[in-house]
Amino acid sequence: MKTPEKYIEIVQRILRFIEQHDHFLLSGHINADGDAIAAVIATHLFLQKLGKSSVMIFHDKKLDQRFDYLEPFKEVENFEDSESRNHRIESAIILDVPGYKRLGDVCKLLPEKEHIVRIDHHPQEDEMGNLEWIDEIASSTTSMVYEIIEKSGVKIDLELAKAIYTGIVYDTGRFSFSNTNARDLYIGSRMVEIGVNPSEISNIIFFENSIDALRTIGKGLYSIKSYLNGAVAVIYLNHEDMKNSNPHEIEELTNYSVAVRGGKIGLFIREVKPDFHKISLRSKCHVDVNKVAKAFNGGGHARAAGCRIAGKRDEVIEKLVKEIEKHLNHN
Ligand SMILES: [Mn+2]
Repeated sequence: MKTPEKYIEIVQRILRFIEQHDHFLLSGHINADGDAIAAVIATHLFLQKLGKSSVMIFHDKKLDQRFDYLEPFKEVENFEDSESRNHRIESAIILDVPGYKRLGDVCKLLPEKEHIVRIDHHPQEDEMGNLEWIDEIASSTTSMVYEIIEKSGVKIDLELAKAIYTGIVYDTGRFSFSNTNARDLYIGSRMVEIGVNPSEISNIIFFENSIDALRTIGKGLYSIKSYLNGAVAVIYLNHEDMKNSNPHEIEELTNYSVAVRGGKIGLFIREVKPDFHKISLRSKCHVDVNKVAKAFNGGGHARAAGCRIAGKRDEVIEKLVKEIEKHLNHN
């Protein structure tokens, strides 16, 4: 399967940019997920193969440790530690980040716009570099990074294949979300040919939870309630429920919120601090949950987004349901 025609020009421009620089800052969005981490690591490994060097820096103090099976994970720095190291940054490749707000403190390290490339698949917020490849149709930023690597002719070894597979399997929900396309399955298959073990990676990312986390998932499932005649389902965990579990281990509840028969939109609401809620939104209808999240200063994609809202449980749910109702009635 050849590189899709529409990608060739931009991919070549990015390869030329890489050729013209030697040292890169690589970063992804705040609260880095499997795609942001994998896209950064895959790019880092790729640059190494080209004889270039790069430093990987994220805003987050602590990254999601599930991804530590990717070899270069231990080299990833957080912004605070990186400050004391005084990195000399001449150029940057920013991955899976739609705008400055989502890059956090790493913004302070950015070079001039002409030395920034950005690769992303979110609806855009800011123009951050002179060279930007934005493809909202792409399932993941990591799949876009794959296209660049593929075009460069660099040989993909097992370490690199693991990173590429990870980003795609994460952002497509194990090749099942509505963003999954033929290209993803093709790339996944190639990575398996190179030696990636799909069940091993899925087990690490999705099926290794503590007993406490699984019990919390049970609590969350038991809390499910529906609104607007079943169109919206809400899963709710209070601050007390959240205390015992690693937040990454209960993420799956977001997918359950939209798994109700006849349901259109799912919300997973957790009280991360007293009277302060983090909300994940999923849609399987025409409603663009990125727009719903935007109403509360959040964002994401049309089918998956997030936001944070202060307030008591009932007010938060009411505000969200009201906002969704507007979008539901608006075809
Ligand atoms: Mn992504």
